[in-house]
Amino acid sequence: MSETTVHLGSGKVRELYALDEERLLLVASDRISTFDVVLPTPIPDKGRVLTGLSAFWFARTRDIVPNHLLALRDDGRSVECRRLEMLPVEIVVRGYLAGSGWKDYTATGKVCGHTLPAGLCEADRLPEPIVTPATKAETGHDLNIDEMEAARICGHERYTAAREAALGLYRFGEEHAARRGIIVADTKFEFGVDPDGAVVLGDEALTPDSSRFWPADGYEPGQSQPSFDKQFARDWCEASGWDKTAPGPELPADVVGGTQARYVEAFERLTEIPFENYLGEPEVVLA
Ligand code: Q0Z
Repeated sequence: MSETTVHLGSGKVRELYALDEERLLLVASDRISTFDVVLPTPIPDKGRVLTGLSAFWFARTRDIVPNHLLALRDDGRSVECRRLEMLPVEIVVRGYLAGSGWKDYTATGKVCGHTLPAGLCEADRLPEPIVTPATKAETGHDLNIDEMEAARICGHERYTAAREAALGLYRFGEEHAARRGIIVADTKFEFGVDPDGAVVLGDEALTPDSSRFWPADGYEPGQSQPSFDKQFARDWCEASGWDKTAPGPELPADVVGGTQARYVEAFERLTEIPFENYLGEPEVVLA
């Protein structure tokens, strides 16, 4: 990286740099978070899996919505992207009832202003995917808001364009993944606006960190579903007696290896590209 590459910020598991006035560099680390805490033990290749998967989706969804991807770097974990004016809300699409959606439904029968049928169980598939925006809280958890509020915050025209793009992206990704044995229960998108005023998909998309991936094999509504990628790490953390406050525990080698294998499995199932090929030439995901 050149001396003039400015570090703009750190996410829990990613770093953001400025390349110039128009371009940013997004770098995915091998850090893993569970129960909202970043663990001290990296998962080898996790950052490459996420970057490769996200680039795979970006290349295949350009006809749904334009995206910020300019180039995938040879390290497999970095993408150069167009600098956008980001919308101040995250757009979550939910096809299944999990997480805060399930919580809100049990309390009120509604999720972000969407009244859902009575009698749904945890992890049930919804009759139709719903869009549940959230404001990006600087610290702590995102705050769910209804679509009226999101439209006021973003501007009605921008919000409508982003929510239609998000639904199209979710439907595409969910169907593609389901055919390969992975349920995309929900997923979060971040959009921005380019200098022409067009709504553009930014950040990462349809990765296990921005989505809930469940194994289709063994799917059983009425209980919480195991995470496709993080379940080994979560189970080990639960059994360890850790109180879920920082710092998290070091993961033993077998849990690291099992978790790494699940990330690679998700990559290979979804892309149908051997992960080894990606390591040799990341651009294989763009073909
Ligand atoms: C993404 C984030 C990370 C910390 C800003 N294309 C874009 N244009 C303008 N801004 C962003 C993007 Cl992707 C942007 N984030 C999220 C990523 C570390 C925060 F790696 N923040």
